[in-house]
Amino acid sequence: MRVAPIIPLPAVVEPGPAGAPGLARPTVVVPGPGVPARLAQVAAERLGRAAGAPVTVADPGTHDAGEPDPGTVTLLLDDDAGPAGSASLERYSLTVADGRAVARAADARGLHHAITTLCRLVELGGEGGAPGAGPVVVHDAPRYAWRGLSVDVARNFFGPTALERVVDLAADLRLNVLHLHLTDDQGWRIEIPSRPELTARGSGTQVGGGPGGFLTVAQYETLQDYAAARGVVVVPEVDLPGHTNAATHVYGDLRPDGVPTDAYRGIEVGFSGLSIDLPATEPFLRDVLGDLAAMTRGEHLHVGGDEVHRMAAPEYARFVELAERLVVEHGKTPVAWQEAAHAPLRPGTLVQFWDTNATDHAALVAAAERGTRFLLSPADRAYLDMKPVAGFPLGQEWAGLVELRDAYDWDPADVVAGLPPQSVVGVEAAVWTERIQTLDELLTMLLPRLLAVAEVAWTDPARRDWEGFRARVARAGERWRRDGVPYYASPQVDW
Ligand code: TNX
Repeated sequence: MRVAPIIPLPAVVEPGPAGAPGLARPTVVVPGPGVPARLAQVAAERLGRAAGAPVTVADPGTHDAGEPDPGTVTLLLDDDAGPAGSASLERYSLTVADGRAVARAADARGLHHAITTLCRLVELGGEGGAPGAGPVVVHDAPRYAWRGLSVDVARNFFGPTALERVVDLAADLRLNVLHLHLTDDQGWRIEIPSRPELTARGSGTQVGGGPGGFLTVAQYETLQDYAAARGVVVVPEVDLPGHTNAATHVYGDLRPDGVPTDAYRGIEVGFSGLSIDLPATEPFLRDVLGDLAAMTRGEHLHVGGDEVHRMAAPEYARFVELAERLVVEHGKTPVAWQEAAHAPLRPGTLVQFWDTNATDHAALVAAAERGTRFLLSPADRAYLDMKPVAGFPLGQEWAGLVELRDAYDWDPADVVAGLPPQSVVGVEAAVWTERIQTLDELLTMLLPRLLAVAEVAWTDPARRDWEGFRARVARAGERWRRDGVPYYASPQVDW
């Protein structure tokens, strides 16, 4: 049997009725009642790209005008969609039979996923290379509700065009969060309307020596729209109180001596910081977090909190409390890196685990007992800026080498011993860009390893298997070669 190159592997894939035809080449998307026009439009664009021929959108209402033509892709909102008993908000079903495809989902989220799955089937083609897709029935829902990719646009800047490519990639893997690390020592990458100096004077540097850059409010909004139309939410991160040299370079009053720090192009961490008792600090945080909350559509706002090496624990705890409070006052839910679990967090704050070199997990387990929920980004599995092999020209290796199989063969439930399974809300891959400068380099670090993390985040571990996965990765490689997409040709795959 041919391998359907679907990554992540869906929960239930059944062969279509024997002898029945599959989908002819998709020609028209028919949105059912309540399906947003933009969703249907983007579905048609994506299916058209997969089929190599244009797909149009039918007028609303066409769907009940008799038997649909072959090549029709119908999108329906239907609470009964998904695997039996699934309550996931992202559940969907997809039936390919009798010349057409029907996608059903509880809401828009599942429809995005159904379209993604159908794109893969259409790329594979029908029996004997015919255009279209073979007959099949899929019922699917994710294991974890938060499936993310974090991209560091601060060390080296990546602008709207690159980030749209990253969103496409995320959507193709049924990931639903793009986390942007927007500020760090090397640059401030997001316009803050009440503090225009931050980008005017804090964004012109980056590690690679290039010109830096930042997202304007308008670009950030456009990116969120683009992502939303593909089922992806943007989660912005302003890293506090460490990783703040770009801010202290702009504002000397954020430093005890009142002197602005020098711009920074190196790759050390842990040297910079704010001071909670300076009069300028709280107004700065209010302006930044308030503006960012106002321009962010999603529920979450990440306040960093990592690698604060020059601040005593009590001041750090007060900092975390203030950042959380400001985020909550602006109607958002805070997210913070794992170090914040050492502070007395609000129960609603999400904690993101990353540091696999820190082996004392008592604070994390204690926080979970108080109701804290976790996002898992174990660096030795999910940090895709780690080199896959020694001597690789890109990336770092402080957490070890992360080959494709390392990114695949792990269970989020085992990452932090003692964490109750229900406290884990999701999995996020991360790519830090100290040693990554171009979109091609970024893609080389993401592909194929992001496929592995995406499958870990989506698919039940009982259904995952390395041999099947690597065969599907090889199919994806055919597409990347055809489309000129750069990737790391891991020796673990028979390309
Ligand atoms: C650790 S992950 C960091 C980043 C670095 C990354 C490099 C985290 C919360 N902090 O500042 O860029 O390692 O891999």
